[in-house]
Amino acid sequence: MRGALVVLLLLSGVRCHGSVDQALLDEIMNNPHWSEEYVNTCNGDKIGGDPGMYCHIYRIFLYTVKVEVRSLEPFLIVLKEFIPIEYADSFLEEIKKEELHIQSTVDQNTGKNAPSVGRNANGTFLTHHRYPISSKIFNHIQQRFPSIDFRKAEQFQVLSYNSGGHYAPHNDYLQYVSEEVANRCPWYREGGNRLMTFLFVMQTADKGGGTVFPRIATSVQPSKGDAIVWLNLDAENGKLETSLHGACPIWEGTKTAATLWVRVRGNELLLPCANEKQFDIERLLYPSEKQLLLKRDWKCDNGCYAE
Ligand SMILES: O=C(O)CCC(=O)C(=O)O
Repeated sequence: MRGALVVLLLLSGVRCHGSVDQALLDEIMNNPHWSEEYVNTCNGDKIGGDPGMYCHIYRIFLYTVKVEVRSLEPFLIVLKEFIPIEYADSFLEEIKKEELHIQSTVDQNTGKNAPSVGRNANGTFLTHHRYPISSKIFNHIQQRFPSIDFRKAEQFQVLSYNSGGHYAPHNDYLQYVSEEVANRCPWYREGGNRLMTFLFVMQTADKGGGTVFPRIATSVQPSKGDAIVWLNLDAENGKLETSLHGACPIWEGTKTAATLWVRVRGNELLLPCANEKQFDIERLLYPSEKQLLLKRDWKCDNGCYAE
């Protein structure tokens, strides 16, 4: 079965992106955090979810935002061309000054930090205003989402993946044994759980490196400057397990992304009412209908803004 999958991947790889390095593929296939299903879903840009993808453009103040809605349950959108290319380039230039560390995890047996098996990436955290460009990007985001309170947002997490890099599917919400235990931690008490993830793609890999959402058979193959945004909590502030996601293996080149986690405190009004099951996109994107100068909706199969 595994052999068949490898052949299939190689064949489709040849068709879509050229061949995939066999050693890297073997490494991923032997990684206990990955599965055939996950790797398969990674292969190409996949549209799953309900009701399927549709797109629109909205204008807020003088800014235009292109939105691909990938799924409403869980809420998942792609903001096309969100970060200007020159911003992404200066960001990449600035982070050369940072030491990006190999991401580690706490070994359950020894209690010591050990290289993570579920993630092969280098990374660091960056305060929003660490550099003029990170500040500019942070303001850029806030201006386009005035309905979101970013005051409790975490620092940018910068992740850089080289060939063989990946981040196996996981959830971003914080897990504690109970809300009571969680609230003993000041960091949690002040911000609450991670409501939303904004993932800004500053550099794309030459081959591989999308973001996969296996529970909804979706994978996003972003372009430089795109942002992927999803919700990690449900209507009752509970953990949204369908938000499971991961960084697909990088077969060639380097991918660099910056993550921004928006915490729930201050954003409770964005959550759907308990009797509504879906997140209300209007509440997020159109704080006032008057600000909506242009809205176009259409169903699409192959990417909405492709040339
Ligand atoms: O780089 C990606 O595509 C995913 C990153 C991610 O999963 C995370 O930062 O939680």
